[in-house]
Amino acid sequence: KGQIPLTLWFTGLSGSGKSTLANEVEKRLVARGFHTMLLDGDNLRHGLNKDLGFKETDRTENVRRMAEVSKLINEAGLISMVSLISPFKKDRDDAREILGDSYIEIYVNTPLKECEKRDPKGLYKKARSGEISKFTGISSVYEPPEKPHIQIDTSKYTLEEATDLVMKQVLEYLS
Ligand code: GGZ
Repeated sequence: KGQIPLTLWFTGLSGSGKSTLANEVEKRLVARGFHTMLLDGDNLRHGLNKDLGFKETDRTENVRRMAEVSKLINEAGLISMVSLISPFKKDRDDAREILGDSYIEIYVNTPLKECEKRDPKGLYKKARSGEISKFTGISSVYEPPEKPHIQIDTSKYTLEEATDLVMKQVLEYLS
């Protein structure tokens, strides 16, 4: 891969640890002198993507836009880090199509049970009671990646261990 700036695409359930992990990996990359930019689904939904909700076509558009923005970031020479549930295989395949060899899929495969136990924003509780509809893992599907470049179950490791494991593999793609 050598010089191609990568897109590190973190996919997984709400509460799986995507954003936390992406943030830690970013800190490590910056410490090594890499230039990075992080796109967080939840944050971007307040601005660029504020017209989008959670129905299927909106999620598809969300993923498409993030892939296109990520391409621009890569073209500017930066490593792009994307943290997005991106639940549909077809949409991730389209992102891979847009980004080509830069696309590195990192599946944060923390089990639903653990994500629901964490429930940092109380969204699973609301999804169970029906207060939130079409919630990923509860009332909307998550299609697991079949051949991710990297995968990590954050329930099995401390944050530091998980970051070490992901970094080790990311550095191989960067070398
Ligand atoms: C999934 C939802 C939903 C529904 C609100 N389904 O863990 P969070 O809270 O902070 O991040 C989740 C975020 C999901 O946005 P994405 O842009 O990553 O999703 S997708 O890739 O599917 O387009 C979650 C919150 O928004 N959230 N309602 N119904 N997550």
